[in-house]
Amino acid sequence: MFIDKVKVRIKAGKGGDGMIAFRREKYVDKGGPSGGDGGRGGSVYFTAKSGLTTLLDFKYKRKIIAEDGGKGMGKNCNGKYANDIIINVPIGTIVLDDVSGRIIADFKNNGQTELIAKGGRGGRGNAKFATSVNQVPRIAENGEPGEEIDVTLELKILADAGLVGFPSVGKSTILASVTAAKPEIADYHFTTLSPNIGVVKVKDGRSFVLADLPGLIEGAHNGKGLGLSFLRHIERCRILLHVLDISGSEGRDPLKDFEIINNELENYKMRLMERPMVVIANKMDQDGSQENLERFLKKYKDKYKVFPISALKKSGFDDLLYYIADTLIETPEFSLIDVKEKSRGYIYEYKGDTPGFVIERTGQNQFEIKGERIEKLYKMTNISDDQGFMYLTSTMRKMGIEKALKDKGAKDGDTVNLLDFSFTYYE
Ligand SMILES: Nc1nc2c(ncn2[C@@H]2O[C@H](COP(=O)(O)OP(=O)(O)OP(=O)(O)O)[C@@H](O)[C@H]2O)c(=O)[nH]1
Ligand SMILES: [Mg+2]
Repeated sequence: MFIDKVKVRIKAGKGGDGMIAFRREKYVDKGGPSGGDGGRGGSVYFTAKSGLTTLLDFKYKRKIIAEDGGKGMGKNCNGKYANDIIINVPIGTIVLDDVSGRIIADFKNNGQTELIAKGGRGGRGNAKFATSVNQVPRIAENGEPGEEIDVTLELKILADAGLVGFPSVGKSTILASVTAAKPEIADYHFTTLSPNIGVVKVKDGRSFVLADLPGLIEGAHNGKGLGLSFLRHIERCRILLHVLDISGSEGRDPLKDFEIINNELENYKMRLMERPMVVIANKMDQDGSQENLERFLKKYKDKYKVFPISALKKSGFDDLLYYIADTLIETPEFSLIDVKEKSRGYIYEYKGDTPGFVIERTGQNQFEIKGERIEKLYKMTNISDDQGFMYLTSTMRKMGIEKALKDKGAKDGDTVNLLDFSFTYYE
């Protein structure tokens, strides 16, 4: 089975909580704070591996969860660092963030490794909170939550040149004629249901990767026929080889076929028509092909390079293959990621832009504090302890939350909510 699109939930491990402990030693009358830090939570990485060709493994692995870090311990012992998880993906996999729809990683090279969800930092133990003023700190941080993200993985075939065109025009026959691949060939439509790949060895020693793609029909960009899933694969081809049944053996006019397919490619969002296109006029051995070829050349010869061939008779290939190899030298790879949007670290950059907190009035005497930074601070603070509570409130003051509440019109006695925590506002 060829799986080329899956949704996966990824959860990095939470950092371990810091520990509150004090040294008790026989000859030391006042033991100092000795609570260790929590260990870091496990992160989730993906790494591209050659030899893998489908995302089938993910069909049964819809959730990837890394371990939490160990809790800090007494005697200044830090909690255990959790192991990271490294998942292998095929080259050509892209990872999209389901919320924003953006590409967060694009695996092009063997061994390329990207961080997908970062494990939480361990909370600091009370030993870290000792100051000259407070030598018996009764506060420790909870571990930072691990990142959680829903992603879609898509596998795109990476090929130098891709054969596109209506069903049954001879795309698979071409692949079988010039490479060692053995795709299924038949005279019914949609014989090819998933891409086939082969390596073409040109007579002068050069080589390139050729992809035989499933047939397209009118309306493909709206999902008709095998539709979008296959237009997606075309994105990764540097050169498009537009195959026509120039004999019109199925009763269609090849000139019309050409327009319909170009229109589909044009309407698909990935600017497919911007890459070089070579026209292959196939089935030249059939009656009527010469007249059609002449009509086609009359209309298009200034715009497109056209190669008449017969895939069945294996004739006409040499010039075509040299031409493709030459064109590939001049054609850059099309990147799927906008230059402005770097793949690595993108998620974190994005989070950095969010404000530390926002305050909303939720009722006449009620306010709510929201925001990633303040929520994280709250989750990391052990407020059941007096000193922890003080730490939270003093940090909130430092962040400007008290002032912001006042500016929003908070009065003494109003209720303020922060996640599941509520407190009464006093100026
Ligand atoms: N006469 C003739 N028939 C050909 C030629 N090339 C392919 N065919 C025939 O056309 C039919 C379709 O060929 P395929 O290679 O399966 O076509 P395809 O474009 O891969 O079709 P789909 O996979 O359905 O999109 C088969 O019966 C082939 O034998 C050719 O040059 N001349
Ligand atoms: Mg085919």
